[in-house]
This record gives sequence, structure tokens and C-alpha cells, in this order.
Amino acid sequence: MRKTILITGATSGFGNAIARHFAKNGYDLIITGRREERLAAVKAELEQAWSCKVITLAFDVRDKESVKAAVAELMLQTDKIDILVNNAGLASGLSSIDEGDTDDWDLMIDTNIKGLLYMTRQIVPLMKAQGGGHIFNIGSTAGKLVYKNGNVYCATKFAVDALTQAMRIDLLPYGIKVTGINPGMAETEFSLVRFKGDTDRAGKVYEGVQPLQAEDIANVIYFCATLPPHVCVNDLTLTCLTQANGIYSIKNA
Ligand code: NDP
Ligand code: 8X3
Repeated sequence: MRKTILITGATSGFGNAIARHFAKNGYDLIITGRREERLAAVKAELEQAWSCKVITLAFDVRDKESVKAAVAELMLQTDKIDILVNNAGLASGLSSIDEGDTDDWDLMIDTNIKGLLYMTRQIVPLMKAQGGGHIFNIGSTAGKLVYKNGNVYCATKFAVDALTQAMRIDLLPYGIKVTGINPGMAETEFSLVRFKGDTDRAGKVYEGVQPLQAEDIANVIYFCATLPPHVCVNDLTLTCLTQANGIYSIKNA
């Protein structure tokens, strides 16, 4: 029987690569993001290439009512979700705590923490009812070690790490696996978003290193998702070869 994976933030980066990887490997998809036209393009391409079923849901994970409405709409089309990937997220700005833009802080906290919680709250009852499931939360090396000027972004990823641990405990009785995936620097739209469209500044982040690619994260998630039912990878940190952890890379060696 075909399995279904729900991926938040599938319009670019990790989410998009995860969608492609799972479609290629026989999964049906539920993909979300705010950019509706991108979702439609991914759906058309993957349904054509892999004969999978792709449901698209365009909404903002920060908006609790939109999350509820999107999942209610989804329930009219399917009542089975094997995997939830809480991936939608971002960094906005990189400033010392006394100079940070409080709107950036709200954006990161609302997306990375509250968005993840809203999605989880809506999907877990369904997983309980179906007798199990697997949740992946995308954390970061920034959620393991704080780096200079990373303050609020790092705090949101520390929160993701805490929530991953908490969810694993809470959901243990229901056969729901919870896996934290913590990538180091990876070349996606992440830095472009962080630096608000400044392509030069975004490009500099990856100069002189060979960063992770989104496909690397997709590969690792697929590996974790296809282990035997009694095995759960709880926490996995991955970096490129030129990065040791959240603060130490070849660039600053
Ligand atoms: P991208 O910017 O390429 O992708 C981010 C995705 O999140 C997009 O699909 C975007 O969709 C979605 N998204 C952002 N805000 C919202 C929102 N409010 N509502 C719904 N969807 C939203 O970045 P990455 O793929 O790199 O990032 C994915 C996750 O990985 C994030 O949680 C990030 O913090 C984390 N991460 C990234 C690393 C990196 O170096 N790239 C390393 C470690 C972790 P849309 O704009 O269409 O809404
Ligand atoms: C994204 C990786 O190092 O830019 O979480 O914070 S980093």
C-alpha cells in the first residue's frame, strides 16, 4: 500500500528535495507553502514523472486558523498521513541582540516554533487514530550551539530540539516516531531569505566551502523513514565535510 508524506515548506530547499525524493520512491505527497504557483508546478511535475498523488495546500504556518482550515480541507481528501515533516522555517537577519529587528524576531518565532506546533497539533490526532506515524522536525546545528549574532534564530532551533524531545516522550504510547534532523550550512534559499534578497551577501556564506545540498537532507530523512518499524533515529546532526559544528568551519579555522 502506498504511503503518504506531508511536507511543510516544499516550495524550495529541503522541503522541495524531500518531496522529489519520496515521490521517486513511491510515496504520495501533501505539500505546503505560501507560494501557490510553485506548489502547482511541483505537483504537475511530480505527478507526471512518478504517477504519484500530490495534494497541495497553500497557507501560512504562522496563522493558526489557516493551519486548521488547511488540515480540515485535507481531511476531505485523505485520512492517512504516514509521515509529517515540519520543515517550513527561516532565519531573518543576523544582528547583535541590541540591534536586532523585533519584526524579524516575531517572524522567526512565529514560523519556526509556533508554526511547527500548530501543524503538529492538527496532525497528531490523526496519527494516533491510525495507530502510528513518523514526525520529522527540522532543527539545525544552530539549535545545538549558539553562534555570534544568531541569537533569536538559534533560540528557535533550540526550541525545536526541546519540542522534538518532548514530543517523543508524549507520543511514545501511540507508536509515533519523532526524529530531529539538524543540518549544518546547506545551499538553499535560506541565506537569500535571511539577508532579504541580498544575493551577494547570501552567496558569501557558501564561498570557499562545499555546503550540504538539499538532496543530502532528503536522503537522510528517507533513510530514517525506511528503517524497520521498531527502530527510531531520535536525533541526527549532519554537516558538510568543511564544517565541524554550528560555529567552527574551514572558513574560520
Ligand atoms: P528555503 O528558504 O529554501 O525553504 C524554506 C521553506 O519554508 C519554503 O518552502 C517556504 O515556503 C517555507 N516557509 C517559510 N515560511 C513559511 C510560512 N510562514 N508558512 C509556510 N511556509 C513557510 O530554506 P531551507 O530549505 O534551507 O529551510 C528549511 C528548513 O531547514 C528551515 O526550518 C530552516 O531553518 C532549516 N535549516 C536550514 C539550513 C540551511 O543552511 N539551509 C540548515 C539547518 C536548518 P514559502 O516561502 O512558499 O511559504
Ligand atoms: C541554518 C544553518 O548555520 O546558517 O540553520 O544557522 S546556520
